[in-house]
Amino acid sequence: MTQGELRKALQVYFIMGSPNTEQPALQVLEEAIAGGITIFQFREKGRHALKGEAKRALARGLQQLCRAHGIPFIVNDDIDLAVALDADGVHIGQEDEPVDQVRARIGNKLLGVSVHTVEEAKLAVAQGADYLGLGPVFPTGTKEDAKEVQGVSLIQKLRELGMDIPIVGIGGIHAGNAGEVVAAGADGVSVITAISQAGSPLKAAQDLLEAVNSQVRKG
Ligand code: 3NM
Repeated sequence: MTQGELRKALQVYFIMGSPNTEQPALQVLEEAIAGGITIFQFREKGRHALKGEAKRALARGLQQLCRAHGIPFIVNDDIDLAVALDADGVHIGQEDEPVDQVRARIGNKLLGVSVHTVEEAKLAVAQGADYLGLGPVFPTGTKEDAKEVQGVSLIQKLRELGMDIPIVGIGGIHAGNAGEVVAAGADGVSVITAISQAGSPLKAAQDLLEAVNSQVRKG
């Protein structure tokens, strides 16, 4: 994937695991894909998260759906699972293995890294990240150990510093505030709740794509 293709793939980045929805996860993902999500991350975390074979089975089902629709399938944290499934990429945080070690394990799969400061961003880029996740942009109830809300300030700061790596904002983002995140310099938005808890995941994904695209055209 070229960097231009990656930027486009990051526009509406849907993240979900079974704890994030009361609906069957496969059904939610199918609707989200129909609505226009551009990339998907399997993030099986939190209370009641599946483990072992149940986790792997869900991952395989979600991956098949992504494959059938040409949507990149990314695995959060679990590098062994990503390698075993031959996922399209992995996403890691600051608590996980160092970026360069993960890069060595996954070869040329996509590698996303969550960062919260300029220093973390520079290190992640130097060690081989393909894109950065910056957050929480807005208050989120989804991640219990989320850092302080930082609005779009870090996104703007990295762009001011001339860093052109693909960036997605994360945390409390929905169609009503997604445009602001892209206007600040992000290539796209990552969301859990805005799609996984929506009455219509399809409509939620459509609205997010429209909000992101309207800013991309302006920019
Ligand atoms: N990472 P929602 S915030 C998974 O700040 C995650 O790095 C964050 O969920 C970070 O879209 C977050 O429901 C939760 O707010 C995003």
